[in-house]
Amino acid sequence: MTGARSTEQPTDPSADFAGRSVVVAGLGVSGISAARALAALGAEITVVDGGDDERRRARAEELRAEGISVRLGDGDTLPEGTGLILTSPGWPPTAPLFAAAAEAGVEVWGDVELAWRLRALKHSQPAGWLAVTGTNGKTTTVRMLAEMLAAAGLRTAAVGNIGTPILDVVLSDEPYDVLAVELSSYQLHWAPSLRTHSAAVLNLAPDHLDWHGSMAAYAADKGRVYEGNQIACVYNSADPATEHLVRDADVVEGCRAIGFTLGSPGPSEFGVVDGLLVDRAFVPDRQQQAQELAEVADLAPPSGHVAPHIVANALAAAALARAWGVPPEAVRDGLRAFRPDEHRIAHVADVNGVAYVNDSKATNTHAAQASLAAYESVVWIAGGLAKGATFDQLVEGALPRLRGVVTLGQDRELIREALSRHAPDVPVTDLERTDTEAMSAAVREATRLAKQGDTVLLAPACASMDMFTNYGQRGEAFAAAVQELMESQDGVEG
Ligand code: UMA
Repeated sequence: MTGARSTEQPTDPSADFAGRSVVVAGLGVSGISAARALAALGAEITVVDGGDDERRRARAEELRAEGISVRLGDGDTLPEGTGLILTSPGWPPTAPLFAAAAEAGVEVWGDVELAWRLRALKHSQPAGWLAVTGTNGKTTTVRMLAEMLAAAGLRTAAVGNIGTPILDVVLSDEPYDVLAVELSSYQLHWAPSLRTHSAAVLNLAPDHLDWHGSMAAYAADKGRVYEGNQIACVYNSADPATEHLVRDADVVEGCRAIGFTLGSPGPSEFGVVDGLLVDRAFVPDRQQQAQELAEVADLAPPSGHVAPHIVANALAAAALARAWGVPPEAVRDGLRAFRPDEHRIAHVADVNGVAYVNDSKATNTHAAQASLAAYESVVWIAGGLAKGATFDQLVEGALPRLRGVVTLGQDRELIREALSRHAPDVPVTDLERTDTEAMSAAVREATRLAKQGDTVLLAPACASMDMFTNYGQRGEAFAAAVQELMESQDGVEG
């Protein structure tokens, strides 16, 4: 961790867009937001997207009505005269459009890069950015952080990868004091000049390797979140890879490395002592003092059990909130106000002595491993887009708990192969169908494999976009299928 001199940067002079020809890559959530923002600044926009279906055509019509050109079905060719590409996060660096851009000397920015450069455009006092990245737990942590900031009376919003494009908030008329920003490795890759107030990397495990090309490249993009940090680089004391990223970062002089641990904290750490979350970093004497923030029980969901990763997320959020100067009572009130995501290890119902749990948010093997470990006997519903992952370690670890498996989605074959190598005696039902009824069929098949006392667990270990719009829609399909099952049976227990 080396101290650099630069602090706040003014709005970039290159952010003068009047008359500039900008290609927006991707007609998704962030592309639409970027196209509208840039058009409002006077740029000549062409949105390009490799897809061409009814949904995209409807979106294209809307933008065309606003004077924005859209080209569907060709995301590879660089339009003549392009001065800048503004890419959506999902576009990999290997996309042919970027090769053409490099040849023509055209720069590529992501929507986060643009938002960072434009942050002072509407408001002379731009909002501070507290950033969260990591393989798992980002959304939970960002939502907890936003609750803490709001409990302190600050004007705030949870933005970024969580689903609200950051440009929409940065360019809105409403002034914000501070933003809780969820950043994916994709967004960080495309945001080279980002320099936040403080940032956290929660953990690091293989994910999105097809996009990044290697674990080292994935980690390097995650590590960008610490570059130029001003006040705190928050890392996970139990995950040395996160601390290494802090060490490698070039930060502002005086910026501190703050660890979080589920154990008793050392100086400059956040941790847990006798059921209390404590701060031993932002106190007058960190050698001698610790500040009580909240009780672990303040995090209790209705079911009463607080999973360790939730405590870790709360500590990381607390570290960022305290770095901003949030008082201890607001950390506690924020945690009390926080409600867990309905697609993250959510108990849907018990039907005939079998529990049905929705962990659609488990979009990679690291997250699925944590949820499989939480149940003794599981019928596991898995599959979707593997994103370059391998499943041997996951299947091997889960073997003692597996009653059966239902595989679905595009890359299910990879999971089936790992099962045949490491769990040849576990019954597996393979679902080929990908229609809207597929999740109902998966739940029916899982029910057939389950015995009383088992848990049917949707923890796909894969992304959802092969069959669903996002993991939320996949989780809703699961909950609806369980509801159908309840309606078709007697013996509902709750
Ligand atoms: N497309 C192409 N060519 C490509 C890649 C994509 O034409 O090579 C087109 C697709 O046809 C599609 C559009 O680009 O129409 C989609 O762009 P996108 O995948 O970047 O998605 P957006 O709708 O803009 O949503 C993005 C994030 N998606 C991804 O990073 C994949 C959303 O995160 C984020 O909420 C949103 O911006 C707002 O910031 C989702 C996600 O899955 C939740 N994130 C990954 C994760 O959490 O693991 C990183």
